[in-house]
Amino acid sequence: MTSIIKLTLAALIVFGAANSTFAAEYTKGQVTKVDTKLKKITVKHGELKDLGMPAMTMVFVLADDAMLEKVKAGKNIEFLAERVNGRITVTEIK
Ligand SMILES: [Cu+2]
Repeated sequence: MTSIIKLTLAALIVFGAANSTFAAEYTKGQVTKVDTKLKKITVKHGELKDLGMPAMTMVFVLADDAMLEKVKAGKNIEFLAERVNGRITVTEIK
């Protein structure tokens, strides 16, 4: 019984790891500024392959207000960005 649970957990962990590796490529960046009012952050980011963007410092819109709690000026993050309604938006933060 317990070995079945262990196997299931192991399978879930492997699947989860594979899933995050292949489904999305996180980009590393450093938050340089947080605008809590406009829900925007400035990030010095690495190359964003999906958006065809080289490394630079720029402003991103946050997809979710809860992300404001994950960011702070000076903090290093790994994130996903997408173009949403024409605005480059952070859709996930690790
Ligand atoms: Cu950029």
